[in-house]
Amino acid sequence: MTKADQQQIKQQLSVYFIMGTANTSRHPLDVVKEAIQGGITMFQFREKGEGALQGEEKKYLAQQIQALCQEANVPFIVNDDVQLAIDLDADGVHVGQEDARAQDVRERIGDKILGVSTHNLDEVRQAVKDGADYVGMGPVYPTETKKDTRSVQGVSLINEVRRHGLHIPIVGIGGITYENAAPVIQAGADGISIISAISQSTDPKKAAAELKSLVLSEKASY
Ligand code: 3NM
Repeated sequence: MTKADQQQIKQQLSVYFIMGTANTSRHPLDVVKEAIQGGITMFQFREKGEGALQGEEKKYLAQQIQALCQEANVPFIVNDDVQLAIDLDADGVHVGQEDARAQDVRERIGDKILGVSTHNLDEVRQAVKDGADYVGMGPVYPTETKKDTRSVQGVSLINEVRRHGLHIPIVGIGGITYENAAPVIQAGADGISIISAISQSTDPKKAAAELKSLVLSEKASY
């Protein structure tokens, strides 16, 4: 990956909104539309948890959200489901440590964006070797949204990775809100991944816009 590409990914990670039908009581398309209006910089389709859509229904929703993202020039990333990402020609795939091996995913998706969830320095180094474009690190704070997370780690891994001189783009995840987002960027992350602080907000457009202005001003100050 060239340096210019890495800079672009770092910008796109700034406010990385993740959502599926389980994360809202509203129509998911309306929430995504408003989040895009608020200025999210990347979107991940994560159709997991209670009542998650399957098969054609899942694909249809993904296609509709992808169209919204394309119109707004927001990269559309698919969580875990590599085949769906390929079928839709999505912009990328995000995998966890329990999902498909990152190296195999890289081979299947060519130069699409590849994100990998990591929980320690070894996993970060392995993700870099496997060809990840960015790594997710979490949970930074306690979260109600995902039940099977690792233990809360604050910003320690983000700090550690930067201390070791690794430049891979990083996004923090887990329990991030407007009130606690700043330390994540100050520790060296390029952005924040958010589910509930946008999807459960009464005003997703405003929530996204406020998070974006906070992240961009933190990034500009160092
Ligand atoms: N992954 P919210 S935490 C999807 O730690 C996910 O890897 C996590 O949702 C991890 O912004 C998480 O509502 C949920 O806390 C994030």
